[in-house]
Amino acid sequence: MGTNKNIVVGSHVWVEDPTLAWVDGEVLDIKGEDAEIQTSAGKGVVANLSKLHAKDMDVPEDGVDDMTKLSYFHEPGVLHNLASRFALNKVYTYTGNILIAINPFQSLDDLYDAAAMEKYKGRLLGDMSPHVFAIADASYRGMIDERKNISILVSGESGAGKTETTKMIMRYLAFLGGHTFVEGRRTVEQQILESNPVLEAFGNAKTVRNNNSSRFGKFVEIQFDNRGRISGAAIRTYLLERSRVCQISDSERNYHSFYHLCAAPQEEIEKYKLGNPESFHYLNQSNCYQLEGVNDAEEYLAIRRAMNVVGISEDEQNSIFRVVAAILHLGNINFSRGEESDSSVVTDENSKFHLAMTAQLLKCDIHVLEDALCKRLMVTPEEIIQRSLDPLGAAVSRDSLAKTIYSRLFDWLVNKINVAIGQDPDSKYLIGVLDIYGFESFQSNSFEQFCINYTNEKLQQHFNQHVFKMEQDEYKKEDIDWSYVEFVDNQDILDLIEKKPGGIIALLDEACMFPRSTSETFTEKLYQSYKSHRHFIKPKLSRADFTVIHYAGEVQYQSDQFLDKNKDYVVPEHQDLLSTSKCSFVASLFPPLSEDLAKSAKFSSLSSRFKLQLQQLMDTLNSTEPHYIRCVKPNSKLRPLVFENMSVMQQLRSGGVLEAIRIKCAGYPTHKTFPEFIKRFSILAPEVLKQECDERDACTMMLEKLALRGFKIGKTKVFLRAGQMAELDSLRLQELGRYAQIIQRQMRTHI
Ligand code: AOV
Ligand code: MG
Repeated sequence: MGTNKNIVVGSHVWVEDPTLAWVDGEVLDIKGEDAEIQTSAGKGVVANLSKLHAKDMDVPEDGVDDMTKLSYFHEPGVLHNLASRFALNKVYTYTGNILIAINPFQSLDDLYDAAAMEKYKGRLLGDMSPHVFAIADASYRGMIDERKNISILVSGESGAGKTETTKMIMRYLAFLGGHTFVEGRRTVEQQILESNPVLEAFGNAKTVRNNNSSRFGKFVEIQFDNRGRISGAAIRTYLLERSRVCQISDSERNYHSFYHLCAAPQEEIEKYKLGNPESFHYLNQSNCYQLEGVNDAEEYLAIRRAMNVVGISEDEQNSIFRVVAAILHLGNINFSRGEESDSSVVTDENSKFHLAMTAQLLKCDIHVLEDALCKRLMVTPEEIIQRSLDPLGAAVSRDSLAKTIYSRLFDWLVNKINVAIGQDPDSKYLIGVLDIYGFESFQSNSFEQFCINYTNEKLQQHFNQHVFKMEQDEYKKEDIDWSYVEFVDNQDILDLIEKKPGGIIALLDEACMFPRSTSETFTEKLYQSYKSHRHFIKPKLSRADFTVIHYAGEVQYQSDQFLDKNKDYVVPEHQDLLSTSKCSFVASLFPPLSEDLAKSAKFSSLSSRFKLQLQQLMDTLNSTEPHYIRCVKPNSKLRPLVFENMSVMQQLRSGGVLEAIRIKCAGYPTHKTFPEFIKRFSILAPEVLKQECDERDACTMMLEKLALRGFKIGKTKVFLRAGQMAELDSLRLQELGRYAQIIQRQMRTHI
């Protein structure tokens, strides 16, 4: 963005700061390459000229509602604009047609009520203050007027407000495309809206980052009929976090559904022999049981009501909660060492009780259940041998059974909701809303983070291409040449991950098929294959880690569970146990495998399936016109009105907002309409104003006089290269300084 040569004594600048990211100040002196700056907080700082950015002094106190209105399109300018707006509870800001939404962490009066929806209805995008309703409205109008499919992509880190934003979009679309309410009949849009609490109960949990964190990705396709009424929907979900069912860390919770059920009416508690959540191993690994502001007993009833609306029958609901209860009992079965070496048995009374309860709730034979947990059949060419698992192996077997049942239950719910809402075969248009996990980089990163970050690379590529195209469209509209504007995208990283053969996923699948592979042999293979790859690093001190340099930053992955987690494999003993359950609901979760399938199902790769799902999602997105919403989490304390610069900066980076800026900067980042340009810079060429010419010619003459190069004059706007705006401003500043001196001198002579 090269603004260095435009900085002079007296310039207002942004200078980097280790805690606040950027602080503003004024240049007092320049010595060689160094500038001496007095910050607005009164501190003296010396910084290299190349590290400074010019500060636009024309930005109003409360910021601008669209970043493209900023004269300087750089990091500190963008950050400062967001911070000033946030301080005034203006949580929405556009960057062109990308909406940046900062989580207010408080309910803002009137922002989302019926009157607000009414206000945004049918208005043009820039007419009203930025809002998620404006994006939803523009999407709906775009669909109706231009007969196009639309997608709205909501992204951001955990707790940034994606799910809330998605629900607001769905509510607004239901408002625009809803039906007249008829007593006693549920409408499609009600079913769509009520699917949210149901999926959240089973797929959301408290994490350290968000009390209601979605542990799955979701794409909701809302279908419309010819008259613009909602006529159907399809919900697709991605990668539910399975490990949470049996393993939680302190201060987090398991899925909400477990706690809701433990707070169910007494009758049900007795029927399922439940008790305090503290008494269940799957819940008591953490000390957190209750959520502030959430009453699990009320939630339980609310979820059942929502299930009614969605179309899940009373019987089905009972079966669902019976299975949830069974998982809790299953988790309380402990194993002791049996008489034979390395075998295990259920001996203590407590475990026996829970074993009996599990069998009773799943309606399966208690002995078959015990065997399925403690033993494995080994098939050799000669014979079938029964092998015992040691207590540790049996506990692993128990947990894997719990995870399998819960994830099948979740898939069943999604499927049921889809069937109940129904798809409209005649629908011509749709609006898809994507609520998907943002980029993750933790202390320890495993297979889940790998898949999540892979998703984000995919979406980032889509985003870059879109931003680039939007820029080009603007240039085309203004009839200017853009042929030499290029940008580098992240195809390299995507190849590293998904290329076939040779990508990380392909190598992982290969490793999973080799019985003797370990995480070390897998990573060794990675090291060999990507020795000189630009986006791959072998960490110095580890033999089982690998680092990928993602577009949003480096992430070091611990590979130790990659092989296990990639195998989507149901133990045949578990499969047999449940597919023969006397409960038709449970049996339906485990349809019998055909002979062929049973053989080939030995190994099914989760990452490859995910890759395919992702490709299908991208195909859908590519056939739609995208609208982007970038959610930002202002602070990690989840508190209102606190704005942490560093973390916001990092999110703008990983959310691609800065990337969009980079793409813009590769072309002509500054677009000024002719009148705007003349108003600001006529001081540099006052003689031009005296001539009889149109605004376009006036701008051309001014720019030529100032000897700028590479700029373009469009039909209504001046397009400047990066840095040129700052160059002009510094000339303007000098000119204003000269004027001030002249005036001072004149005043002195008058006195
Ligand atoms: P997420 O979907 O982005 O995280 P949520 O949408 O669940 O984040 O938002 C987290 C919390 O922030 C919500 O439970 C609300 O308390 C609050 N919040 C979000 N948006 C708003 C808003 N517009 N107004 C008021 N409060 C809001 V995750 O699912 O964890 O990635 O996996
Ligand atoms: Mg969410």
